[in-house]
Amino acid sequence: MQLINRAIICGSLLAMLNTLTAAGSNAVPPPQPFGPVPTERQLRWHEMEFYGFLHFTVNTFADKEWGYGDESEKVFNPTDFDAKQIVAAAKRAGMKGLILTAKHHDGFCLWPSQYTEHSVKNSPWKNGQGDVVREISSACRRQGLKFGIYLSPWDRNYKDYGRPEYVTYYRNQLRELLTNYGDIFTVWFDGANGGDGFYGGAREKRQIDGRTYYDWANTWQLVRDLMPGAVMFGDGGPDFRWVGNENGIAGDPCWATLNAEGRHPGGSIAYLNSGERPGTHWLPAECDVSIRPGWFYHATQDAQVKTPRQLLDIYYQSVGRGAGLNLNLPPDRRGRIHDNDLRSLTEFRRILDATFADNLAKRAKLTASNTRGGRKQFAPKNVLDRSRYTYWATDDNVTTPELVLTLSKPTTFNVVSLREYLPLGQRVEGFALDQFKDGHWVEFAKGTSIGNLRLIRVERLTTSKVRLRITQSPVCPALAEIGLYAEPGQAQTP
Ligand code: FUL
Repeated sequence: MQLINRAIICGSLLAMLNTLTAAGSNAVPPPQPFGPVPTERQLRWHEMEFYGFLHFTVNTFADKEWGYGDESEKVFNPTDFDAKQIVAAAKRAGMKGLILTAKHHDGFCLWPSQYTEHSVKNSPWKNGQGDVVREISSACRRQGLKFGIYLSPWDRNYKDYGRPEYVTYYRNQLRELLTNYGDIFTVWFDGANGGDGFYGGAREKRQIDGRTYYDWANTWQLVRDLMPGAVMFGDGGPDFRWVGNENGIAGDPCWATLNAEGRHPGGSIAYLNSGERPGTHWLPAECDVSIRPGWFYHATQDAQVKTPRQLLDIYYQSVGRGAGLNLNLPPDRRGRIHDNDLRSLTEFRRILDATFADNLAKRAKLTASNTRGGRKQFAPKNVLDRSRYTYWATDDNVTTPELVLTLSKPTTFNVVSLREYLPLGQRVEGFALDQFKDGHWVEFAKGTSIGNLRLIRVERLTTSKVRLRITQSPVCPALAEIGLYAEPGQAQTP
């Protein structure tokens, strides 16, 4: 009897021990996601951060921004088209991809579409044998950039625009582009819609209902079927949203989430700049802006190329607020990127590289007020390993923790970078940064949204200790990166 009892007791002790050990190894699950979270394809897009537009068509030769649709195919005749030069310019600027206006509002197609005569096949360029989409997409692939397309829904050339037949035409063209040119990382659906145009000679005004006319749900499905990895741009999604202006400036805050119900390309711009919290969908913002005043090349704007400093300000207010930056480079009448644009891009890149080459905090000692379950997997050192997919997290009930970075020597910097671990959603709603000065902590910056990236640019300061305080968060934070940087000309040690 005793033996049996002992066996039973031993057995249950063992079971208890087993449960404890099992609980031990699994005791600390990762935090639960908060709110909407990004899809895989959105995560790939977030990783890009900076890419470009190429606006190029008959407008380049007719000196227009919006062609009416009656421009002769004969005007499209670049004298020295060089896809390699164009893509190399983007690559040197640090862009990860290029989006080409395969068709702008004027309806002229940069590829020999079988559904229209209004294309490169009737232009003198390469005796009608040319294909700009082919050349740019191949050059992108060769130089390691992703390739995307802009196919304007509004078409001022096509006779049936405004009728159901046009939607079939539009989808046929989309199908051509998505099946003949290799991998496409994005399809960019702009919101300009309806109005007057050539329309096959009718020369009239045609109004459409932007909500219903294009039957967006089925057009988006076509893209999903043919190119499942592609992200789609539209004013309100479906994968990333317009930031609500064409100056390249995201809001502060700029949440990656939005209430997406009832939105469509060309619809309301309410909250596109700031996003909505917590929002029904993960719909991060893209800042689109041209390096020149116009989207297309005009010789009269050669002296109005944005300066490296202007481009940097845009970068900090777009990428640095968690958005994507889509910077337009308009090829000129030769079919190349103009020297003035190249010069500005080169200097812009030089400054960015010099700034971000070295994380001055990389050898800092990190002390967190809390680490989730005391586990290595969630340890503060994850914020310095240069991976956006490892993170520091706290216990569920610790939503306003602190992290102190003790530097090995007094360090001078003027930029702080923060990044959240996006697969768990956008969590932090408020943070503050302190420097250790004259024996106590002094706040030098504070903010709200972090998301994919937050670059805080301040007056340069020198300190040997920095403290990050999460001041507001509905759940425990999950922070993937922190960095301290000095823009060139700013010494790293006093
Ligand atoms: C807008 C267009 O009307 C402009 O011409 C330009 O293409 C811009 C990027 O999108 O909707």
